[in-house]
Amino acid sequence: MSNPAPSPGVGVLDQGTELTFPSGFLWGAATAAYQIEGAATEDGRGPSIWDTFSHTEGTVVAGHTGDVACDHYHRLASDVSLMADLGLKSYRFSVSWPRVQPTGSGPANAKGLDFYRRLVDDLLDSDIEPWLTLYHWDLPQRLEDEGGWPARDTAARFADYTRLVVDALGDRVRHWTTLNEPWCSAFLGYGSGVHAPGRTDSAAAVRAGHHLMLGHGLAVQALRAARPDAQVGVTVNLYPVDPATDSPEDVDAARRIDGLANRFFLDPLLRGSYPQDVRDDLRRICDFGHVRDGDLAVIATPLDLVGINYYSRHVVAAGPPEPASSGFVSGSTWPGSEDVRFVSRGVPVTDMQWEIDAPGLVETLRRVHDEYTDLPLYVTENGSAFVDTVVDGRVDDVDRVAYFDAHLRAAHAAISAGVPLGGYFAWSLMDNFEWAWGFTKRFGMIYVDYDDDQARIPKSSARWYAEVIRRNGLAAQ
Ligand code: IFM
Repeated sequence: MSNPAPSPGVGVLDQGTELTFPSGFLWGAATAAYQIEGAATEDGRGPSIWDTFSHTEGTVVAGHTGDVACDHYHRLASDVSLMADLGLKSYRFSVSWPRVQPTGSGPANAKGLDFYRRLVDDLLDSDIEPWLTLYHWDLPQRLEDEGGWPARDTAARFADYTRLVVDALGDRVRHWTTLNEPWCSAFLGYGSGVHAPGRTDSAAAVRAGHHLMLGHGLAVQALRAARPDAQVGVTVNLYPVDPATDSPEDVDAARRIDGLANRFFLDPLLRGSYPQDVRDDLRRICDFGHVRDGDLAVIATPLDLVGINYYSRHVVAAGPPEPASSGFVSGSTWPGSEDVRFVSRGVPVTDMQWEIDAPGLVETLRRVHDEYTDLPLYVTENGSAFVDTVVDGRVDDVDRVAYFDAHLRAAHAAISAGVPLGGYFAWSLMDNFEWAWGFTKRFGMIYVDYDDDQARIPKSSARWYAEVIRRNGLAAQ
């Protein structure tokens, strides 16, 4: 299948006194299974690498785990009602692989699929388009025991799992993304070890990245075979990468980090090849012998859309890195490019200490459109953690509103510049388990009171976003 032209409406703006988005623009919010569902051992769910990892001492702040998380598994109906109150047009969620296939192979767990059937039905009943992500980091533990993503067979297992999900939900779910942020799965999971499964082996990280993309390609083919009408894509997390100065050393440091963060994934997925300079940078770590004939053609199986998660920009310089900001990092996040320093520019940051850089979203979207593809793009995540406080039953998260506002203006600017942007998903619908940071970082538009029966309190940002959706845009500044 060749890349289709952008859907009607995508990229066509109604210019007026308001910043109006194209008609049909998909306004959404996103979550992920392990971050919100809880019910970790219920109804036949098997353990994932995140269950094992979070139950290992010293991996997650304060020993938090996703055992209960936001208890979404038991609050599905009321959570969908909250989405309807917001006026969401779409909800991006992920399916927990070990809930559907407890050991990562074999038949489906019917009760696990039933949960997602109920979710999808409730969404459709509320006129909310389900947007399904197949893999948001919760690999069944058994597959990790058998080698995990560095092992080639995991890609084939992922395609089998995809078949189970599409057979159950393909009649009702139109939009599918295969992987969420394969960079994190590969380089945080197997390189730095800050994410599950916590391995610190640079060569394994490179192999994991390849097999994740191979699994993606096989999953796209499985989806196409089952549902030729499905809209299929992948979600990558991208960053503009700037050199701190124009010295040749800093410029080269930026090239290398851009290579690992962005081009290691974009080039195989959208061009069917690895960038030669990235292969050269990685040569002393890995000879790419794991890449077999035909793999890259599978990886580059044509898509219908590309999902982009955007949070911040990297500014880098040559030289020894600062000590890691998280005490948990022991391996390398940037295999072969460890001699790079991440420079802070002194601009405002979120509670993750990520610099706030809305123009970077325009740059990122334009780059993907200009250099890689005419496909419709979707911002599948964008958002910010801030310290939220409940005062008189309300959470007035003005910083988060400002963050969303600036990034939506950037999204609008990208559309004006010709980017076929089809939608925007705020991260996140609700506060949740922020991986190695546990519940200490809050990204939600809905506050979750973990200590008071999981009470949900829509923050000011939720009301603000509902108004953006209602008017399909923002007031001009
Ligand atoms: O919470 C994560 C999400 O799971 C993946 N993208 C980034 C978010 C914020 O760190």
